[in-house]
Amino acid sequence: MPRTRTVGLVLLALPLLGGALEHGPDPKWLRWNPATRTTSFELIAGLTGQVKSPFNFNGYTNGELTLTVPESTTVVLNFVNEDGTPHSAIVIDDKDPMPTMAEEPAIPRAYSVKAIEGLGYFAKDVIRFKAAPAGDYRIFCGVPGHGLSGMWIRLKVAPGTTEPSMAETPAQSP
Ligand SMILES: [Cu+2]
Repeated sequence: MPRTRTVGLVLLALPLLGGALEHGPDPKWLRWNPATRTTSFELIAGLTGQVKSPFNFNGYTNGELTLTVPESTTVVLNFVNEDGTPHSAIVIDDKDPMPTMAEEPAIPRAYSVKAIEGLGYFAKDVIRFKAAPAGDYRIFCGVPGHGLSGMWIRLKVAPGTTEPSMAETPAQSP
């Protein structure tokens, strides 16, 4: 059935063109503990596989993924670098122009160790901070040039929400 086979190939190619992971964000990345009001998120730098660039977080670049957490709760980012190039993570304000490299975090303690030089292959760090104040932020790789080349996703600290969520960021209208 050559016709069916052609359709299958086209469908496989679409996620790469559309800028999103084929199956969307993995639900296993996000956990919520209502007793301690703590969000745990597996923050994977340089996810390999069907991605556009190794300079990604969880396969996403340029703000394509949005992590939303309730205001004044605890956030734990379990950072791991799965890429051969050193990477890091730091929470910065959601505004342009972005810095070239890690500077002061927008939220106290919301950054990994080695924020500028980056953590090596399969190195891990646990980033723990309080989600405040409410607002729009970016989780940005602080290694010089990486953020500007697209290595950032969105973090929203939302008042009035009771649980965290993650979703692909809706496409901006042109
Ligand atoms: Cu990086």
